[in-house]
Amino acid sequence: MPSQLSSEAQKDLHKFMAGLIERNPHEPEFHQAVQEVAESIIPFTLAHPVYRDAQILERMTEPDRIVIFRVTWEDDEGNVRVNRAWRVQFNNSIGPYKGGLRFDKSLTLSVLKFLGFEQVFKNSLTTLPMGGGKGGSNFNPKGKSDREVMRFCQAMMTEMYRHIGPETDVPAGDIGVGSREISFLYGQYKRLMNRFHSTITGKGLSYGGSLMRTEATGYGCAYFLKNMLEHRGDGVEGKTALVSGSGNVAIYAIEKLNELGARCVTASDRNGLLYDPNGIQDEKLAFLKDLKEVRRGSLAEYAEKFGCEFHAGKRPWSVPGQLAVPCATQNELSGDDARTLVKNGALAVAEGANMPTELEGVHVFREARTMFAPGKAANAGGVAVSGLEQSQNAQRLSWSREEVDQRLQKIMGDIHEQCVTHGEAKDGNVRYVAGANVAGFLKVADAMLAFGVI
Ligand code: NDP
Ligand code: 2IT
Repeated sequence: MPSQLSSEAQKDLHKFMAGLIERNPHEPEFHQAVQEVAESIIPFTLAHPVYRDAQILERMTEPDRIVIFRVTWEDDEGNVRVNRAWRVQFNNSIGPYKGGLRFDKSLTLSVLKFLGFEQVFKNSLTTLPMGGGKGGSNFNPKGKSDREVMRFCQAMMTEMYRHIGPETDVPAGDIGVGSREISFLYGQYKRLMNRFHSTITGKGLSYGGSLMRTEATGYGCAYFLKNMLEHRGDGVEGKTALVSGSGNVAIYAIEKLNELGARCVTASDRNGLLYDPNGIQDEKLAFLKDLKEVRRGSLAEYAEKFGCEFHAGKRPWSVPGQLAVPCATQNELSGDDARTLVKNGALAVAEGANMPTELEGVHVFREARTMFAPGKAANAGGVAVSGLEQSQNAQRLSWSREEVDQRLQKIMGDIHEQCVTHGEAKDGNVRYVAGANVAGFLKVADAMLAFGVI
């Protein structure tokens, strides 16, 4: 329990969380995401009772609806395979549901509810008209052939198409769902609907995708980190950065951080940690992209080729560095990892992934006054450019790379500004978690208030 809360806020928080846990048993990730938000929002609603009286937080923690369905498909040997899929339509108060699809063998409803809940706040912060949702399947794309992935995506869309649409719900990618999967999903949607709708984002450039959507989450995270440091009169240049993950978000975070003058010395995958003290850059970054985006291989291959260290089962957080950028998955940075980072002099943490830091770690960074940007602020660049993809589709035109980049930088700057407005303490310390939560909450809450009791 955070110690800086008043006793009234502590009591309310405890009661609220006890009710939420009782209503949503066995969903630890969802409890964690809600607790992190409630720690900021309950004190805020105590000071602004209009939101409390209208039970806005209670309503916002109950998804509008969840669709659960079976996906049956055939593998290359002709075996019948059965998976489960979900679409969590969390809140559409400020725009159609919007959020990614995740394919991961360990995916659960708890994970999707945490992701959908976070997405509501994140999408609100982007300043674009997007509600929040998330979906996916326990399908494991690892080791599957392209044709198996195609058959799975077609079977999944054959059910999902009736629940989505440009004015209803607009999915995109996430872990395990990249350009290959989006193309198969969109192809089947188009076939079933006989419509060329902007119902999925992250599309290929030849059929309605936006320039820079691929890079947007990682680039946006680097821009946010730059804003954080500049707000303190510092900069990214010359700093050592620890990045985790080696997928879409991590690769483009590394690329932009390199451009801004940082040295990224780590990456990770499910097998372990890559440590390259000279920095992952130039032909080494090109190799990493090919290894992970095209060949879907292991980082151990990079270590072997370039003669650096690979530590099986390890994460980057004990390597000394000033910037930490977790870009793999939830709960990959523990309380102890946070203490190690603080001890080693970390200045700033920007979450490229969704909820990579355990709640204890969030509290450690707050106590140590380490700048800490939660994913809903720092990784919003991806969904923001998804929103820009929808705008381009609606106008039937494509903006240049420079135009999208300018807009992305502006949006990340605006999100930073909102965090400062709602999170800056009297001593100038910016509490990004509280700032992002309150700013994200307000826009959605005001819309819900205006709609009356629904
Ligand atoms: P990818 O599938 O492209 O990459 C995921 C990376 O994380 C891979 O390197 C993968 O390892 C690693 N990883 C996944 N699960 C685990 C695990 N359980 N333990 C250790 N490593 C793991 O996904 P993205 O890069 O798209 O997503 C990464 C994070 O960013 C997620 O939290 C996602 O929700 C978030 N995010 C993504 C956005 C997007 O636009 N794609 C937007 C905003 C947030 P391996 O290579 O071995 O599979
Ligand atoms: O977590 C996220 O913001 C995403 N996976 C991107 C969602 C989107 O709709 O682009």
